Amino acid sequence: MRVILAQPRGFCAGVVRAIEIVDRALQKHGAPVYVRHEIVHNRHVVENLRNKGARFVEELDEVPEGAVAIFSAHGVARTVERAAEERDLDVLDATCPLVTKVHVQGRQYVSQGRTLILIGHAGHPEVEGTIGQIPGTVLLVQSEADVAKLDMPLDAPLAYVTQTTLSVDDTRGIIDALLARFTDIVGPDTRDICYATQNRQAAVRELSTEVDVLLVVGATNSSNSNRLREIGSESGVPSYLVADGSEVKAEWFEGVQTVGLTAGASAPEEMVENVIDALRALGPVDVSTMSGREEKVEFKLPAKLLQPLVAREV
Ligand code: 0CJ
Ligand code: F3S
Repeated sequence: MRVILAQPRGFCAGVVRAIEIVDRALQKHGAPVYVRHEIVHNRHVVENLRNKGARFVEELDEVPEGAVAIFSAHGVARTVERAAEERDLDVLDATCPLVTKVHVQGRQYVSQGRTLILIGHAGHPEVEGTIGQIPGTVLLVQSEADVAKLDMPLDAPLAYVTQTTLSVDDTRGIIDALLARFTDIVGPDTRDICYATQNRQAAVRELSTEVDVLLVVGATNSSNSNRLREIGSESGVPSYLVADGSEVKAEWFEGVQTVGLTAGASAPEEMVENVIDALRALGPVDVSTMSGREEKVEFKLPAKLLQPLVAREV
């Protein structure tokens, strides 16, 4: 079988930064440090950090007063920030700067007197965080059908922002429906969908034209990874989301000559290697990488973690 690796794939700058924040916090403060929610949606990443002394919790009331607490890459609501202050926690915020940018933008629209619409998936932690960062009511829209159901005057001053990991194509449809229905609405078009999501989706769309099967390495709760699998399916290619090689099934490859392989923004490259090993167990494979966009984005760490460790001894 030929295996073609998508380019780009895997870790984005926000994920690299979030993992580095946990690593550096462990070096600086020693174990345990507490992380609210999975730092990124990947069990292998979480296990690795847990083995180094990170403790993962869903809510801050599970964190002892005064302890080090890290917010996940997906961001948190203001109520969570306030709860951290009340418990006197030493907070390190691993929210992706591109999620924070959406929070800031949403607040700006509201301060201009507009009612904010958030395009995103109900229950996702980024959506809960963004809704909770905006004062007042935020209307959640998940589909074009939801646009028709919005109970607002057609000339009401409105604005929209989006979750960062959505399908570019689906989001375009929802934005077009909003623009068609409401007369005074502003927003960033699809630019809130982050560079990493856009680039991985474009690569998969291209790869899907040349492969018989698509494998996406990622977790079932990872929004951006699910969107990659959907793009493969929508292109007519049988597409599977796998956490690692153990989930690869021989029956997917009967009569298959070319396999496309990509990874969500939270999936480690070791798991891509692990999937290739699982394919090798089925027969000889020839691995190549598609030519694709190079990414050079890097995000700064929080200032607190850039101070040299020796400073405490001076
Ligand atoms: O929401 C984000 C800032 C993306 C974080 C990296 O990906 P992942 O899989 O943890 O999160 P999504 O479920 O949002 O894709
Ligand atoms: Fe940030 Fe996008 Fe990654 S929002 S964490 S760069 S998937």
